[in-house]
Amino acid sequence: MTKTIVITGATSGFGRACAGIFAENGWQLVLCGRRKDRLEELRQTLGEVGVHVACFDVSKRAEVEEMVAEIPKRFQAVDILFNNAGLALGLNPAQSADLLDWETMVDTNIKGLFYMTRLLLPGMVERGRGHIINMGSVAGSWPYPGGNAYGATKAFVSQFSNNLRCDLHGTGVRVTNIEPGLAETEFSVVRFGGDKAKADAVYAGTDPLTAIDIAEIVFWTASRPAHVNINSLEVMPVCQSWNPFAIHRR
Ligand code: NDP
Ligand code: 8X3
Repeated sequence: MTKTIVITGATSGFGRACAGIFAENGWQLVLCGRRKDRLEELRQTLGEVGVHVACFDVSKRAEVEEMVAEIPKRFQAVDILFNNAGLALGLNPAQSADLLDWETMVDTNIKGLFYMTRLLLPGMVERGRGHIINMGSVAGSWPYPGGNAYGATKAFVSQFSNNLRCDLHGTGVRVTNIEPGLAETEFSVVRFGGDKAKADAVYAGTDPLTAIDIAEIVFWTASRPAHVNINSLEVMPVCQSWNPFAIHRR
């Protein structure tokens, strides 16, 4: 039977790369994002038959409800929900960060993930199978200057994933939190408000993770036998590790 994956944030980066890998492996796709032109292009590239595109904002509960209600019948038995849509905005210290940016990150990375999960989970439980794959981040475990609200939203994703596993005990539904480090996508362009030069500087002289690296990990996670649950998977490029504690001296 053809399997179905719902991918939020399919218009770019990890989500887009995942769409490609799952399509190559014969999956049906429900591809979500706000940029309609990119969704249409994906539909054409990946094949009209096995692709349903849904243009909406995950942070708007009514839009998510409408999208779920309108999934065509043949795509309704969702096997995987890949909660990938998300963003970081700004890198200012907390004392000068933009509150609107914080609100947008909470609305997208936390509330968007809530809505998608709560609406698609009952069907998975009913069918006795399914997989919620959440997109966390190393920023959810490891603090860094300017990571403030973004890292906190990803810490939420980590603990929500663990708690989901508890609630889903005995249902056959799997939950995984993928936690990447430095990866070159549109992430930094978005974080720096479209400043491409500033975004490029983040990756200059490094060998960052690529969207394909992450998509392969997501596909591998999803392809484990049904009795295997990858709880969390943290991955960094070799060029990234940790700093010592910062000590302020008088
Ligand atoms: P991109 O900016 O390339 O992709 C982000 C995707 O999220 C886009 O498809 C965008 O689609 C979608 N999105 C953002 N806001 C909304 C919204 N309100 N409603 C619907 N879709 C939305 O970044 P990445 O691929 O890197 O990011 C994907 C996920 O991975 C994010 O959750 C990010 O936090 C996480 N991550 C990224 C890392 C990195 O270094 N790149 C490392 C660790 C985690 P559209 O604009 O069309 O709506
Ligand atoms: C993205 C990775 O280190 O820029 O989640 O926060 S990082």
